[in-house]
Amino acid sequence: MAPSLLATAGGLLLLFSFSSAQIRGDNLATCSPNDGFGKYCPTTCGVADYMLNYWARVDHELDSMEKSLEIVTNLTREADETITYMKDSTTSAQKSQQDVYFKKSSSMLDDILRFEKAIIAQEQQIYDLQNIIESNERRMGELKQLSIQLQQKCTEPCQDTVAIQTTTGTDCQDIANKGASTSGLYYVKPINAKEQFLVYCEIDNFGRGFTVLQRRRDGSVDFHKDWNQYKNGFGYLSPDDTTEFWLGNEKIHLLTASNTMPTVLRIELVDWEGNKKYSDYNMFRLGSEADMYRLTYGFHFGGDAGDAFDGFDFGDDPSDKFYTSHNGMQFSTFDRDNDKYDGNCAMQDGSGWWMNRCHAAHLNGKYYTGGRYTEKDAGEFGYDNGIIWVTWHNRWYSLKETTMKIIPLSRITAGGGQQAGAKQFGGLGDA
Ligand SMILES: [Ca+2]
Repeated sequence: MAPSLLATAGGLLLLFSFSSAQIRGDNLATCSPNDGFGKYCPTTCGVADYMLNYWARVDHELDSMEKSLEIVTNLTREADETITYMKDSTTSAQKSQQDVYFKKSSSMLDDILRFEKAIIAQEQQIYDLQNIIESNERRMGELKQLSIQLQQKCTEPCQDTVAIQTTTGTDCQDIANKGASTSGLYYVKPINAKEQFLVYCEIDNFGRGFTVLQRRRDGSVDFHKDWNQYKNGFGYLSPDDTTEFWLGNEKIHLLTASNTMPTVLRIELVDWEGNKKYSDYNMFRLGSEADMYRLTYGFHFGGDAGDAFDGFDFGDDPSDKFYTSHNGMQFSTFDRDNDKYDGNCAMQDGSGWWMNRCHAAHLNGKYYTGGRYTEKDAGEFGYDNGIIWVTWHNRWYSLKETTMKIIPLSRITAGGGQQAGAKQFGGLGDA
C-alpha cells in the first residue's frame, strides 16, 4: 500500500511541476469557489488535501498496530508469569519426592514446553510487527521529506508560464475596443460580477472581440459533469486556443444578463470532413441560477448551419419540433432535471444542456471520433447523445469541433454583415 502511495505522491509532484502550463477549471471542494479559471497552482489544494488525508490514515494504522503490539506483549508477559509459577511448582513437587507430585510435575513440564513454544511464536510476531513499524516509520520520514519539499514549492510564487494579456474590460469586445489586437487569455469583469475571471478572447482583424463560452476540439475533456461543474465551468483555457472547456453558466449569465446592448451568440461547427458552418442568435441571454440558467434569445440571425435551436421535425411525431426546441429552456444536468420530459434527458444523454424533450441541438454531447455513431455506441440508454446540430447533420452524426462565443450585435453588423463574420471563422479547425 505504502509504495503505491509514494508513487502517487511522486505523481502529484510531477503533476505540480507541469500543471502551470494549463489552467484548471475544476473546483475542488476545499478551494474557494472562485479559484477556478485564472488561478495558478490549483493543484496545491489537491496536494494539501492528499497529504492531510494520508497522515490521518497512516496515524490510524500505526495506532492500531501499536495496540496489537501491546496485546501481544501482555500475552507474553502473562505466559512468562505462568511459566515461572509452573517452574516453581515443579521444583517444589520434585522436592517432595512423592509419586503423585512426580506425575503432576511431568504434566507441568509438558505445559511448560507448550508455553515456551507459544512464547517463541509470539516473540516472532512481535519481531515482525516491530519490522513493520520500523518500515512504516521510514516511509513516514520519506513522506515528511516529500511534504516539506512540496510545501516549499507551494510557498514559492507560481511561475506564470501562461501568457495572460494585461488589458481588462467587461467582455472581450470592451477589451478589443481598448486596443487589444491579439487573441488570448484576458481577465474580464462584467458589470454585476463580484470578481474578475479569465476568458479566451478571439480578436480578429476587424477589431472584433468574441468572448468564447464553449470549445470542443478533440474529445480531451469529458462533458459529462454535474450541476456545480457546469455552473462554475470546467476543462482548460489555453492562450493558444487548443483546449476544450465550458466557461461556466454563472459566468455566461454575468456576461449576458448585465448587458444593455443586444448580444449575439455565434455557434461555429466543423464536421469530420473539415466543412465549417455557423449559426447566429441575436439577443442571447442566460438567466440566473434561480431561474436554472434559462436560455433565451430573440431570433435566429442567420448562418448556414440552420436553426437547430428552433427544434426539428424528426418525422417520429408531429410534436417533435415543439419538443426539441431550446429557446426558453432551463439548464439540466444529470443531477438537476429541469427538462420537459418524464425522464431525465441530461442523464440519458450524459451532458449538461438546455434540455426540452430532449434536443435538436446538443453541443455538450459525447465526443465520437469519426462522427457517425449508432444506438449501440450510445451506451446504456441508446439515445442520440453525440455533439449534434440536426439542421446540418442528422442526430447520429457527432460533430468534430464546436465553438460558442458572444459579441455585441453592433459589432456583427458593423463588420460588413454576417458574411464578414463567416469569413472570419476564427481559425477553427485550422490548428
Ligand atoms: Ca424530466
